[in-house]
Amino acid sequence: MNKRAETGSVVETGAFWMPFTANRQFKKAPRLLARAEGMYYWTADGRQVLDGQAGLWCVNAGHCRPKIVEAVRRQVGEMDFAPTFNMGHPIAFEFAERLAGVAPAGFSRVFFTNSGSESADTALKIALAYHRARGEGHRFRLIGRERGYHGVNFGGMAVGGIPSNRKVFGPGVAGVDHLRHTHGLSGNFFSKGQPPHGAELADELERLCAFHDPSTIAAVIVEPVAGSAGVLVPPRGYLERLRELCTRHGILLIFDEVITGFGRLGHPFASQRFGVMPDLFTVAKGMTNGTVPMGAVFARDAIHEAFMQGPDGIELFHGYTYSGHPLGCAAGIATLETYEEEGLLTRGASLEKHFEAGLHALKGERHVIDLRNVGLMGAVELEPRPSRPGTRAYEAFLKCFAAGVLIRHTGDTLAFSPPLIIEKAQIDRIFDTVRAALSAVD
Ligand code: PXG
Repeated sequence: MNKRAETGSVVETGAFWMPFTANRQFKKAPRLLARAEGMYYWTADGRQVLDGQAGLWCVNAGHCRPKIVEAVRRQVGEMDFAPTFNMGHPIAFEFAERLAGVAPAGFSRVFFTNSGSESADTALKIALAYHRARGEGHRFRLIGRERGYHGVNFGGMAVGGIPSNRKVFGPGVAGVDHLRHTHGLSGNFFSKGQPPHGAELADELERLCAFHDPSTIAAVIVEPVAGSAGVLVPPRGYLERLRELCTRHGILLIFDEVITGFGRLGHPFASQRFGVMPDLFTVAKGMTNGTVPMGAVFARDAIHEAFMQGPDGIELFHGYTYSGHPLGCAAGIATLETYEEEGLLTRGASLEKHFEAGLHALKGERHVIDLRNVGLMGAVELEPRPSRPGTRAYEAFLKCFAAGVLIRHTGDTLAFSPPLIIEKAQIDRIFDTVRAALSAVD
């Protein structure tokens, strides 16, 4: 690293317009990460920081894993880029095949993207085009959910339900509606795993069907567990009910597994954890262990088959320059091998009770109004300060970072999703650090 970067003086120029960041605030007191290995980051000034957030919900196997690093190194020297429009390269076919091998049965088709946002928009477009291919072009509506996050592109933003992510960006996509979110039912606070109340909130879909006419609805998209909005775990029976209603009305169910995919819930995918299968699902993040940006959409075989029925020619007019990028595929294959060799796609299950106990031991600490968890995802919701929402969680985040633990904060919720290689003592350290931070925040 060069000297300017090391000292942080490079930040002062401010040329980097940072995403989802209070730029002016950040640049006054930058937090710079310079190196990573396993469960840890090192800051530019050499401090070790335990990663309680898998980077940004993506580094599921831990940082700089040798097999993944080596695979990318090898690939970049062998073939840096190759097109996938009317051309191909074996590694993209191989990665798709391997992904299909870890997906639930019946999902043997994989469309490559470069991010979770692109995956969401791709899945929505596949849903619309699928109905049209079957002569049901009248199905154009897309249903999301309040507090949902499906990235920042226009489709994902439209079906997403976090008000601040939408409000300054105009009218967006036509024909979109939203289910109510499932958070905040009084009997659900401090639930361990799936909360008991709220399955009936899925009946909202029935209401929207009655209102819009179900034959106009193409797809419903939800995160099996909402991540960005603060780890909202689906009430028992909720996803089952949503599945039932979608099937009854011929609506495609899309699961956004960008966070929940690749072992986060102690199963390879959330659909397996909850025993509810979607028609399409999206992934990104853990797909390459965060090493190279990449995403994908998995489609049920019957959906793919519907596209393969028409006249010869391009079946889906969609794709990205970097769909199936060789570096992403190399990273992804090595990632899957690492997951497999170390049992990481199911390791979360063996740590879940320890993680849950550590999290719920924060009950009764200052400011804590809710605790939620499933798999290796957890959240501590804090009482907002009157008229200054978000500031309390932000300060707790800063205190944790100063104490050498990286966590996420969203609104007044602290979120945790450590790499799946985490050890029990490191789980304890995260929650002990949070406890100390909460006692130091007013
Ligand atoms: N869907 C879901 C469910 C996500 O969580 C995206 C789509 C978009 O992915 P890309 O790769 O386009 O960013 C995401 C991303 C947070 C946080 O702090 C969450 C995400 C990204 C950045 C921050 O909660 N999720």
